Amino acid sequence: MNLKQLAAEKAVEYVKDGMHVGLGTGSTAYWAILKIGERVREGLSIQAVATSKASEKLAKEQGIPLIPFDRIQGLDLTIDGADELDRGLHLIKGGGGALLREKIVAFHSKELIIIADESKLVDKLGTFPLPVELVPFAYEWTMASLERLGAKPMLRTDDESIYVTDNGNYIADCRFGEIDNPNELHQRLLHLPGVVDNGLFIGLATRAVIGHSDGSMSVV
Ligand code: ABF
Repeated sequence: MNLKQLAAEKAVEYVKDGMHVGLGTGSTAYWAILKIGERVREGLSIQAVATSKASEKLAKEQGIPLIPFDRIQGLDLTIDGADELDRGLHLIKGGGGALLREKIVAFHSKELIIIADESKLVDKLGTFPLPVELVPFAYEWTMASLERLGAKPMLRTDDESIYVTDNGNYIADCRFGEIDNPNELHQRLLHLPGVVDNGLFIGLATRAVIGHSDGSMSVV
């Protein structure tokens, strides 16, 4: 079993009957959605929301019941991946492009369990470039503001075209070097006009399940 699958299947043990569950995005969350689908087919009764069009499609294929946002106040549990996490459960997310939806869903979840293989666990965030979601209007100026904050921003592309998120926005992948104070950087980014949100998740994750190469798992 691969490490992502190991962590994902462990996290799915926290899903209980009657819960409202957030479904993450990415190749680790993929395994969680598959496992939840299996449990639903065995009789688990849950209702879910998805953090991306891709995860919504997969959930439907798996027979997981989806519930509209206006029918519930929030979620009991969300299971999602990350690009980097530290032992204080600060995260970088958004490599898969779904950071805004993931953050909205995480914010409204009582629990956010992060699933990852051990390569994602770092002492300090910042090796993975921080995804920042931008409105397309005057994005060149917003990129220049990011540079003034100390980043080396790269506009994300998909083949030859600018990558567009599920929300119709662009993403700048920003190298800041080691991030000493994730909370401060998060706040400074949120104050830039044109920035919709960024991939730093602070105070949102409640637990992380990490799969290790020796086949063991740890919970942070
Ligand atoms: C989502 O998928 C994202 O926030 C993160 O960018 C990515 C992690 O991808 P993977 O699980 O494929 O490594 O969780």
